[in-house]
Amino acid sequence: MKITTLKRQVILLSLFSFVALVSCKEKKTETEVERTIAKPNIIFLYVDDLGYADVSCYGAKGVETPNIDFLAKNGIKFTDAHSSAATCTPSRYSFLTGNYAFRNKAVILPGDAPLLIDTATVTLPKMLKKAGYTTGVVGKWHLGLGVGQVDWNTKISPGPNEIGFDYSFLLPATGDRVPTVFVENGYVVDLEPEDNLMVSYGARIGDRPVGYEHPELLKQKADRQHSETIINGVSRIGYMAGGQSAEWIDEDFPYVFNKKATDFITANKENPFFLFYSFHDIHVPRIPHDNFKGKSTMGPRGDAIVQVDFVVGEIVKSLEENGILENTLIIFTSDNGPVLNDGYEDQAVELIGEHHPSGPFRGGKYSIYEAGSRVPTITYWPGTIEPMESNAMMNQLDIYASLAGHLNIELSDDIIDSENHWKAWIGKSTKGRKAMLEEGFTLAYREGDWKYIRPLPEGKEIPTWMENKKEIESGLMKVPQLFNLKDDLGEQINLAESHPEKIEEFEKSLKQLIDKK
Ligand code: NG6
Ligand code: CA
Repeated sequence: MKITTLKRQVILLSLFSFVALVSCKEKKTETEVERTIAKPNIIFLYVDDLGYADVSCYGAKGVETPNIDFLAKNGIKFTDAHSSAATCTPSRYSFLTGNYAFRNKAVILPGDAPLLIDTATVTLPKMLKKAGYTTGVVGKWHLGLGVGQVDWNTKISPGPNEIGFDYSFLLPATGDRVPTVFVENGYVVDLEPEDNLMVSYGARIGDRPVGYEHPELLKQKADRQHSETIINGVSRIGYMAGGQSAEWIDEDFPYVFNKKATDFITANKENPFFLFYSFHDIHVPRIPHDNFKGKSTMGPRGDAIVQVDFVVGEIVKSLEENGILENTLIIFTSDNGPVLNDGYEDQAVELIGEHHPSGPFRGGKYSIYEAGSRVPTITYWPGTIEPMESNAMMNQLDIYASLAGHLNIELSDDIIDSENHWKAWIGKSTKGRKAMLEEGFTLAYREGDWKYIRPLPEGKEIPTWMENKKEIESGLMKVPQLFNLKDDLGEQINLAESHPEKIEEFEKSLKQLIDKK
């Protein structure tokens, strides 16, 4: 059929407008692109030492966690999500830098360690700032402060504010380490000018009593390691002199941190913000506030879980009151697996009853077995995330690249390990990682259901304090271990001898991963 001139004109015209439309689409300015990306507030609720099954929605007994269960019921409950390591400092390092901790030899730090993350490093909060976020951290830090031999009486720098946080209110290391003071934006809170604060992880300093001489002064008895300077009736690791004016009260942690966190939320409700809420609970010493004492059947450890649940409820309430709940992505998880006796006599072992903190998994904190790093993990974003359970293999290390991907921020070449799994985090995909590394005192390699554990490296010994604690299953052995989690979630049957080819294959893959640049 002959095409009439008119028809031809119409065709040409529509072709032209189609091309114009496409090129106009291509020419969308950056701000227009930005406007189309949802920029939820992000709250990372990071509990300390909370085991896979330490909350009701993951099977806890002897304690109830309605506020955490609410997030799980209305969000995504992950069943194979991991911290990058089985201890605190390494996991936090990975979360903030997007790289495995072994790359920086990150280990549990003493309370006077220098800042572990170089100020030139690209970090998660720096990346989020590029995307227009205001960033804050409240709670346990444990990534070091200053450059060595910190003077606690003047501005302490560098710290979180020098690696991307606009605001910081910290418990500098752990509750069981000195100094027992809060640090806000680089300054010890409430420290009076004449009250010189000093810290020592070597020789004894100060005139406060110590636990190994005065156990009668203690709220909870402790092992020798945790029996140095007594503050607030609790003996700690390390010695502290002066600083009375600034001492914290352990019982008040949830209220102090909640006030700082909710103030931060309220002050930033008009703009996108990232809040890293880092719990002291349920790390030792477990000294819950009176309001939570006896609220579980498991003594202080269980009561500390109830306290965590209270905090979660308060944060959600604050978001609701500020009218921003719908526009906030909450990620709830833990920095490593569970431990019962970690140095203080708080009856965690005696009162455990029917409760299994690790759920079906083997090991716990410090362990290379699954429970070392497989932790309860929930994402909640009402209106965007549909409730579901996901068995995707996830790692906290990937939060960095996932958020960067979503926010359209280019990933620096320095990020070696973090992968973009945004779709899985928000439930638009059920696929997570294909493979990953797990870090304990040795390394393990996961690929699908297979798990290979490297033997303890030549010349490396199990730390004696760990070896003395028989209940800690470090998983460290002189021979390789191989498990298939599909039929053996509890890592009981070592298949290494019957599958030498798998050992060879996985050792090679692990090495490749380590050598990645
Ligand atoms: C260990 C402590 C332990 C705990 C841990 C850090 C001893 C014997 N044990 O060295 O009590 O503080 O460090 O835990 O000192 S973490 O969750 O911050 O990694
Ligand atoms: Ca921890």
